[in-house]
Amino acid sequence: MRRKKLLLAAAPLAALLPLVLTSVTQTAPAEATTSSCSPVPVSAPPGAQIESVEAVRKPGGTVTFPQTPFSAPAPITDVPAYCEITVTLTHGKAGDHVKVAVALPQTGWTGRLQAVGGSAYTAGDFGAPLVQAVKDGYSGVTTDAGVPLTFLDTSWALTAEGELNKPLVKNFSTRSVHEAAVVGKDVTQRFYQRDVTYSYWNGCSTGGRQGYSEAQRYPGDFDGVLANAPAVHWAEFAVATLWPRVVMNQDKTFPSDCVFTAFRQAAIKACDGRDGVTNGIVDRPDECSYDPRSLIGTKVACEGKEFTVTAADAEVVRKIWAGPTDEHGRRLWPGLPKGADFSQLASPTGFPVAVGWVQSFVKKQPGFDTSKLTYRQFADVFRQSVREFDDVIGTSDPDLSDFRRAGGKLISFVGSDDQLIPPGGTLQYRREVEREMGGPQRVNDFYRLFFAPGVAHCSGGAGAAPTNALGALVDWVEHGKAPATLPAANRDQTLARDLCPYPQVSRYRSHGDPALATSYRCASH
Ligand SMILES: [Ca+2]
Repeated sequence: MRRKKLLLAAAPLAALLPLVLTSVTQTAPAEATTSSCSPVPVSAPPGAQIESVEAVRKPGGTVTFPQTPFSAPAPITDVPAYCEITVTLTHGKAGDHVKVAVALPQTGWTGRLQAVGGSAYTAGDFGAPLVQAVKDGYSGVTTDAGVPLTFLDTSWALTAEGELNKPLVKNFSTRSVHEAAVVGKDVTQRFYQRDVTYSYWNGCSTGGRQGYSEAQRYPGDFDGVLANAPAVHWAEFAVATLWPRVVMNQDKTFPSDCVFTAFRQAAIKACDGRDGVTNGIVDRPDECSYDPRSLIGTKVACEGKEFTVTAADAEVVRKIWAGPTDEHGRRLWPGLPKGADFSQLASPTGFPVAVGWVQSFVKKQPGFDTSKLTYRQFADVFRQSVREFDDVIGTSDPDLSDFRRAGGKLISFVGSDDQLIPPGGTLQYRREVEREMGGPQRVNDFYRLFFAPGVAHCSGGAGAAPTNALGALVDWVEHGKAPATLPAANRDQTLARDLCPYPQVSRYRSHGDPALATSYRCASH
């Protein structure tokens, strides 16, 4: 075991700086400054042991990031110098090595902590989100859960003997984000010699699921949880998103990308005006009754070829939009929303998150050929996934009463055109919480869900996505100011909208520029 010599962070609070965090409307706690960057003593969370603690001084300034499969983070400028303390944990016989990184600004710490989540099969993000947290005056925290930072690799889920690697699965599912919260607070306190004033979770996709996991299982970890496009009901979602390929393979019909796009555009065109404004966005795809059979016989020009839409194409699209069903035709899970891009879930090899889930976790055969799954076998896999993994990674417990009692606040937004995680899963979870906890008004006292028309997975698309949801969460937690709406904009700032808390929707006022937020109001339905 390697363990570096530990040194106490000797520098006391050196200066109080004026508030620079412009995204929060009211005064934050006084800021802290320290010039030291050395390993600190760390208390191991229960059941874990500390393997090492390392400290690296980071110069800040303009920070750039390598390309990832999911995003190309823009450089972040004017980052203060910071100290990154990396704690490696293990869990007895598990023999795992879990890294927790804590990034501590050497000037301008506001007393807040922000833990950032991961994507797909990566548990955390040691890049842009951590640096952004530092720039915004937080101590930033993230963890790798002891699994590779490779997004789609699931080989870690199985041992050399081909059995489920339960400690790693537990790390990835629930344990590591909790331990990162505990270690992050401990390291921050020791570094600045001052307690964390407020702690926040910030994640999308897998990071969204992790935020809900914290609210469900460790309600005292965070004062505020921002958990967007969350992969809740993971055991269902991670099989359901294989459905488009199962349909194509079983029906032996493989519409080209252009044909899929033609269906998507036809649905948007048919249902666009239903929300009161023709703007290329369908506010409620679930209420869009566009029938894909109406495109049969249409010619679609594409990359120098011409396709004629067939009845079989329309049937594939109908099944993808309707969502997976069991062998008796009963609906298993929501489908791809009308208006969302098909190309990920209907890709030639299938959605990789779903393929990896079925191969490594459910079937426990890395070479399992998902392209051969019959409808009946698909339903069996779906049921097995729920049976075996709902308690492990389902993140589907609707009882948030401990989180509410602890004073926690939870904000989520989901895009109506989410092309990776059908938003119906989050809406179902929200309805389950409402049933469990006294209806939408009582739930809105601590948990607000915002539906973003025209927005794709986590960001992008034709619609307006929240511009400062974290700032809204901070205002709610620290000043009791519940967000009546979330201001949102598209990427090029040509479209603005104030998103409304579910079950309200933003509704066009019938007059005014549809690109302006003031042209909409929140309506009950
Ligand atoms: Ca519209």
